[in-house]
Amino acid sequence: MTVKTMQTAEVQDLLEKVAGFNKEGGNERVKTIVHRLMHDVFQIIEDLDVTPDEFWQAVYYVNELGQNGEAALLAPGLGMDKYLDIRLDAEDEQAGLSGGTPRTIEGPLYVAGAPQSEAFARMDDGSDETAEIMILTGQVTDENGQPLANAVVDVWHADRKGAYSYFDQSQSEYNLRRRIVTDENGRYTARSIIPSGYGCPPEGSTQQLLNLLGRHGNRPAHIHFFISKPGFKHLTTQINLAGDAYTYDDFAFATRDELVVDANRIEDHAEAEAYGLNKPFT
Ligand code: MBD
Ligand code: FE
Repeated sequence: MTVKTMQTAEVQDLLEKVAGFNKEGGNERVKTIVHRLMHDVFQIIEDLDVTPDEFWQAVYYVNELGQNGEAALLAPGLGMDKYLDIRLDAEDEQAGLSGGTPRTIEGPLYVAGAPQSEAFARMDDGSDETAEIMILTGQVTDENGQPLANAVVDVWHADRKGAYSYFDQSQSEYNLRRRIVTDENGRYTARSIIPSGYGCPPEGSTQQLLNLLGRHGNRPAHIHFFISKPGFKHLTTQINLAGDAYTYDDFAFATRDELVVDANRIEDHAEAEAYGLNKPFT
């Protein structure tokens, strides 16, 4: 039995008062958004016959989500981050700014202020002695393929357990987080360790909702990048290591074909040395 109340004067009047339309002051943008938001919430309750019990369950869920610090983890799980990227891609296309390495989502695990060095960085603290060594190297160019010197490549990734320093207090400060300034040829190299994919905390609020959706909370092994240089568009992206079971089944919907890369095993020690295998910590 559906009761229709949305179009009544009483509900419309309530919405206007909720959003402060009858009051001076406040912020017009916030008023507009809150009015629309509560309109749509009321409409969902009406259309789907949401019961008071269901409604209060949702309220307590949001409370716990915040207590666990997982609001910014649920957002990508619900496709919000990807959706915002789709909009940015469309904006770029309209402005004629498409091309180059595609963007993908930042995720909730960036930490600003990582150690910065020129051309090369060792990213791992050496504590995981049996991890597989990863040499990560690339070149930053402009849209015409011209190398960009002095661009900042801000890189961060998980450890072999899929955990990120800072959020995982057992890791050293800024472990697996570095800023590398490109050399005169736009190149940068890092020595690090091969990361594992991330999984949402199994007992957390995000996974709890994903379970109700019949979904997992896993991401494939990936490496995050911010690329920046004054006068150029900031790039937020990631690469995915090919061959991961979740490469095309990412709970955060961030995989893009152009960003899936093969890791090549370097058997020749001299070649590894040339990439800085035995350079000191920076
Ligand atoms: C991550 O490591 C991540 O990159 C995203 C987008 C969401 C959760 C964890
Ligand atoms: Fe990540």
